[in-house]
Amino acid sequence: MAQAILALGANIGDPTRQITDAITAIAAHPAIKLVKASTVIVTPPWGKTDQNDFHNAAVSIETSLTPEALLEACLTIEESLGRIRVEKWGPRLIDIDLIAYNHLELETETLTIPHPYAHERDFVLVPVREIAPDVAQWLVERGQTKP
Ligand code: PH2
Ligand code: MG
Ligand code: MG
Repeated sequence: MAQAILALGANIGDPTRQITDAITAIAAHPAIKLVKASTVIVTPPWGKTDQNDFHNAAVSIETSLTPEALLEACLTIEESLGRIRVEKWGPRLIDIDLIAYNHLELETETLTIPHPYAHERDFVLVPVREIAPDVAQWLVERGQTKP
């Protein structure tokens, strides 16, 4: 089993509800065991600032899925909750990002692990620190020492 961290975000519809529903769907996946869920925090929009505040959370999981299959599972859950992709960094019903997978470092056309911006985003780091301080620390140190 691999240990992975997922970050969740939402800023339209009923954000707390969508995050709760997403965590329920993650926990119900046959190849995923939910280990811990953070509290939900409200954060100012990062990147594209003229939109609603976000609700953000993170979960730690154990999974038998490969990173690619786990990413697929996240996208399927996003779709099942009604997400339609409109604009990069724009308003969203639900976003589920794969932040870390063991201590794997991987870069393909579709997936970069750890998540390339995680170490500079408090809306990711704060919930991750709550559930997996060692992973948060690893993300920050790695982000600072990367060439
Ligand atoms: N997600 C983004 C862009 N900006 N800002 C906050 N506060 N929270 C997010 O989850 C977020 C964001 C793209 O995924
Ligand atoms: Mg995202
Ligand atoms: Mg995403």
